[in-house]
Amino acid sequence: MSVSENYNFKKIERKLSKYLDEDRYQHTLGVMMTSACLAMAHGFEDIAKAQLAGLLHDCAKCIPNDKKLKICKKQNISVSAIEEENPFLLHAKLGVYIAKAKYDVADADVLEAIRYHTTGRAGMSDLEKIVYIADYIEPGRYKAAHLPYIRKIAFENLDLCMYEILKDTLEYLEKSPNNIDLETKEAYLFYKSKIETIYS
Ligand code: DGI
Ligand code: FE
Ligand code: FE
Repeated sequence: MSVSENYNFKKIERKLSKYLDEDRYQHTLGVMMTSACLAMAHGFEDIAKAQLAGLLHDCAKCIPNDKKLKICKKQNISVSAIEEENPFLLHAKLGVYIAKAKYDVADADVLEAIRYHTTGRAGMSDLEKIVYIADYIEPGRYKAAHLPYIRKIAFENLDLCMYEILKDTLEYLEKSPNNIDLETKEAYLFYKSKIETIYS
């Protein structure tokens, strides 16, 4: 059975709109739509999984930082030193918990896409890549460098697109190198080597 038969998108949207501020909710709708478009472009059979992961990827974003840390402690969710310093990073791990507990999501692929949408990781699934990329390129985004180029390649080559986004993200984060998560670094090195192997 496909995800679309199991989930009531309108009901999830209504609930999410109560837990997210207006800008975050509009961003979330942009990520849902962009994830669906990317899933179509890359030949997915089940685009509903991409829609659902896009819709819920930031479901924990608007929890205040002190509460984020409290919930992690209570739910035995591990918090690294970097996450302790930058609690906003926890909205990805917490998003998994909230998606399961509050939105009844059980699909492991969807939960994994939520989990890795901020840092990425080495060896991501195509669904994980799609949500990570959609988060960066949805129509409401305008601040990142090279957006027209990155938006174009998103529909052509997911690995190249991951490499370009991670490269720009690390460049942006370089001002505070102690705050860079190991997962982000590993993701960058993984997609860099993948792209170099293909194009060498
Ligand atoms: O939640 P959103 O704002 O929609 O997007 P997101 O969850 O992808 O978070 C984006 C921010 O996360 C962006 O400013 C770059 C930052 N980021 C990504 N990897 C790392 C990171 N920040 C730190 N401190 N460390 C990382 O490894
Ligand atoms: Fe996020
Ligand atoms: Fe987001």
